Amino acid sequence: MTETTGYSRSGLVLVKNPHLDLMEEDVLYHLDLGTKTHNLPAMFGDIKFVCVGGSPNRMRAFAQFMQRELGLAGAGEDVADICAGSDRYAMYRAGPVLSISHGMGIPSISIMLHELIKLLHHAKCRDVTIIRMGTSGGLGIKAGSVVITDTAVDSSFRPRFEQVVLDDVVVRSTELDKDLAEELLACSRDIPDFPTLIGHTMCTYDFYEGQGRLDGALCSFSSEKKLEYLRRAYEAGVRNIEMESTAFAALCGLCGLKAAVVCVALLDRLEGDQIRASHEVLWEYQQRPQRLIAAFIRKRLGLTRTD
Ligand code: R2B
Ligand code: URA
Repeated sequence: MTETTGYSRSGLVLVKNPHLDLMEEDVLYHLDLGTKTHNLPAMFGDIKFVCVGGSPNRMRAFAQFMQRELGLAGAGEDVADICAGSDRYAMYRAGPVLSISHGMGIPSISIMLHELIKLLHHAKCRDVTIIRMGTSGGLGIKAGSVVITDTAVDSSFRPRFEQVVLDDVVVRSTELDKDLAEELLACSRDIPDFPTLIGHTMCTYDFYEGQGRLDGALCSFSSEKKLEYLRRAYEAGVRNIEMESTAFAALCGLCGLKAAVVCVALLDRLEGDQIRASHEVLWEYQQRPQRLIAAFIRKRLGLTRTD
């Protein structure tokens, strides 16, 4: 089976599942939303930006930050969790921006994305840009640097995502939107407080052995072997390591969504494995992708600093 990526001329999300049209109702179980129980076009039809990230608290803080950045009524007040009936994911909105948590790892983000993409389809959203914001381990870059992903790669540095479908392995492309990455990089030039760069992001199935760490409960390789692997990753163009980007790029690409990944590096993995920065420092690092994405959304909406 060949699977094609590409954007639809109408700007609508492309779900590629003939069974969906035959269903009387679509229950988005993990989001606690559904086509019969909710008026999805009324609730979400005007969404233009979807921002996803691992932690529910971070995504609530991002929605509150966007309320202030967009000068929306109610800024400074609490925001309601649209998925409050499910404790799997949290979802908030700030004007045309939807902010959703995806948990850690490929299985968790995949489930959320299937339901989110169907939600955007049922709601008839048009011209949606989706951005994953997150944390990562840097490779040969200073802690606190922000990496905008050009291509997500697997543990062998290949731009591909393998999805098991029945008893087959389907290989999917992990290219991201190059123009969107450049647009985000251009926005970073107005935020001189931290370095931002474009590079490959390696996506793994595990934080410890899968990312070549020596400090897990299990480790069967030497420090030399670890460094040799991480240096090869650097030579292949990898600048950071995280746990969702290949699945995110593959699913969004196939469904016609313009997608980007923006992650801050919490440490340089060539220098160590443990994350030792203080809570204050880590909190400030996590603001960095948010600040960049807020600047991008403001620019897209034609807002200037005095708005
Ligand atoms: C980055 O941070 C998490 C692991 O600590 C994981 O979700 C990721 O991609
Ligand atoms: N997230 C990861 O997946 N790896 C790191 O090293 C840091 C954050």
